[in-house]
Amino acid sequence: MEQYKIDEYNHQHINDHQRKFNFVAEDVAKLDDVLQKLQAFNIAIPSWALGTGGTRFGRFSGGGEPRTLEEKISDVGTIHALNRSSNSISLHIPWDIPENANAIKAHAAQYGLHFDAVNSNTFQDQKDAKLSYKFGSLHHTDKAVRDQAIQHNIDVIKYGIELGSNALSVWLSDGSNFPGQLNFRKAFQNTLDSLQQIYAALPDDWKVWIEYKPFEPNFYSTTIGDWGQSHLLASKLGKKALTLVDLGHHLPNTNIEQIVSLLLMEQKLAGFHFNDSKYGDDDLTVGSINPYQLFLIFNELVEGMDARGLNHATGIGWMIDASHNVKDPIEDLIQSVEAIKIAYAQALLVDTKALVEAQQSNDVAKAQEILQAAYRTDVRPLLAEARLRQGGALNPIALYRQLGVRDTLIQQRGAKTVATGL
Ligand code: RM4
Ligand code: MN
Ligand code: MN
Repeated sequence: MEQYKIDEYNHQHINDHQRKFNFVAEDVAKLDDVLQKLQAFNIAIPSWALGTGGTRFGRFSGGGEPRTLEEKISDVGTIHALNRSSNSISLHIPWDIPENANAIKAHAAQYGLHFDAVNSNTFQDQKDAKLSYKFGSLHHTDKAVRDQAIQHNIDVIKYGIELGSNALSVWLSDGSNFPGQLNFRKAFQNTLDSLQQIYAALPDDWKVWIEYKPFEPNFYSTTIGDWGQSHLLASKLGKKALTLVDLGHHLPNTNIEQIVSLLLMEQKLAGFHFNDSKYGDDDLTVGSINPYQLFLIFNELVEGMDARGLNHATGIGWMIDASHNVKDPIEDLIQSVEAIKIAYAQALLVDTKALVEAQQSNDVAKAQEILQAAYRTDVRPLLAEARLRQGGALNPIALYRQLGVRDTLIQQRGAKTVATGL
């Protein structure tokens, strides 16, 4: 993605942008502060989201999918060049094993990218593995299976160290499908014991992020099923263990913003896997179903991070975890990043002083007015301005289409390539 193409595009659309920007900017208090925060805010792209996702009913491969880790990195490079908001990549191992870490790091650095959290995978059997995870991994009844899964996590930490990452993200599918199958207490204790051994292998400046999920692939119980169970493990493990919130991992109508607020208060919020959903772990584009919920979450995040004096961009982990069944993954990821930053920008616009006063005096209607005034502001020109100042495109998807990037990828990689992932 040559810079001059982006500049040329921006030049053609600058007047239109300026008009829209001036209109909204006029009413934004602390405009420079908001723009600076937007410029600093990046969201990591998962290496497993650059191919077409499938469901258990099938997978309809899109054209030009990345065949190698290098090609995945170059796709993230394209996204970052266009939006200047996706400067890191999160690897899932063994879907993406960095055979030569130095070369991979150098390749990523060419695009201005670094490596975010590394993700272990003990929810699938790996080829050449001696033992099966059919009945779980870190919680397994058989110590030999647990040991194999522990070793895998330690190996993932080693890959992460080579890449300059500093967090291990653990999601377990461990659970049970039928009542009576499992002793809950023993399963929890085995998980804790296994995590303690992984924790012991963490470098001093590393963190382990413990993700929870209520169901799927197990449909009766999941051993780390909700934030309480994750938090219990994280607090028993110690300071380096935190709870990761994946937006799709809650039962319908859960008040996620309240969970986030309390985890942040307790210094136990690791960060996010962003996606959106209507029913379960749908992994849809962020902001496509319930953008108001996303705004309410960001409102708690901004308030809670400010209360603790945390840097918004680096205080916790920001990552997308979505799957694209029918859209071009690159376009979908650009949409997700945009939706996240829109919610963040809206949260930055909340009149916090007035909100505190309304809360203090129990002025419920006023409190709602304040939140919704921020939510109903069209902040897209602010995002575009932040991108422009960093050399990104005023409209990333429009330029991506205009340049025919996907067609070029199909020509280079073929129409029938299949990326590793789910
Ligand atoms: C899980 C969970 C994990 C992700 C896998 C692919 O549902 O969200 O974070 O690594 O899917
Ligand atoms: Mn996730
Ligand atoms: Mn998920």
